[in-house]
Amino acid sequence: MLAVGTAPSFVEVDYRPLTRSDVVEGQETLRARFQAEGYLYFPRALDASTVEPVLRDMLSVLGPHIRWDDSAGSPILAGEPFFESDPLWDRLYPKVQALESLHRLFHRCEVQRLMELVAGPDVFVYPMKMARVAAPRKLGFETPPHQDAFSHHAGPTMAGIWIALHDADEAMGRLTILPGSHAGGVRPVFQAQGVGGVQCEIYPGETLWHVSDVTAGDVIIFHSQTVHRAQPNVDKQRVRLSVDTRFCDYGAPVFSTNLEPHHAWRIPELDWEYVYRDWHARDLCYYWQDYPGLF
Ligand SMILES: O=C(O)CCC(=O)C(=O)O
Repeated sequence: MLAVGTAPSFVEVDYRPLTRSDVVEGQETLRARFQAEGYLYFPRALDASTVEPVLRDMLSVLGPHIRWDDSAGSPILAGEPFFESDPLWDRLYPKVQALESLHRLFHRCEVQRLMELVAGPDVFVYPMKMARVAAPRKLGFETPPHQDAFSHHAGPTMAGIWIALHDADEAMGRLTILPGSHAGGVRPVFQAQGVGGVQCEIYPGETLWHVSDVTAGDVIIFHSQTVHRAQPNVDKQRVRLSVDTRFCDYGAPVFSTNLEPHHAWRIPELDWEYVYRDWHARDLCYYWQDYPGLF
């Protein structure tokens, strides 16, 4: 049983922009920055045309509840707001999970090259891929501060990769990072409202967070122990859609629950058979089955 705690107040938080990285800086510099700050932010690492099919496919299954709005330049909410694990989300999410484009994005060469910068030349991409729907008018249900090392039972060589599918500004629930927080190990956690349902401790004085507006194709890679969270979506209508997964150096221990589709543990029809049933190419189906580092 997790202790139930109260969310820290972020009123006093001081925000600075994410430190920008570029692959041309070279692996040594980027690794040193990753070790110092616990994350790497690559603005426009991917072409907008690379992420656009994922956005389009997500919108095709999220409609009519969420649709693209040209004047807003972003997805907007058409009906009542919902968050991860609400009944409507549970009905829509299996269809999102079944999108071949969502899974395939993380196996593209240019994405793997970014992962290799921190994991080395032989990368294992976790089969569990996540899609985030940060809806407005759901204050308090945003992703609370957490470390993926806890939620994914992962060691220090696992990392997260988060990809923006469209431009998102301050009002839309941006991902924010507590720089350097990976250095102190895995923190105690308590039960919390919001995506994931678990929050880690934030220590006194940890008031400087990094955050930036993002553009379609921006990539953030973070250490498994880096504390991160989403800001509340305080817009009236606009929805932030993004995708993320985890990866590690091939052979590193991976906890068995990461081999399931995201939320398969609570949505009965959501399994790999369901996810793979309409895929055009089969090369990525069950690619993870013989992974040697399972526990
Ligand atoms: O995008 C979000 O709201 C949460 C992302 C996240 O927590 C993660 O990728 O670990």
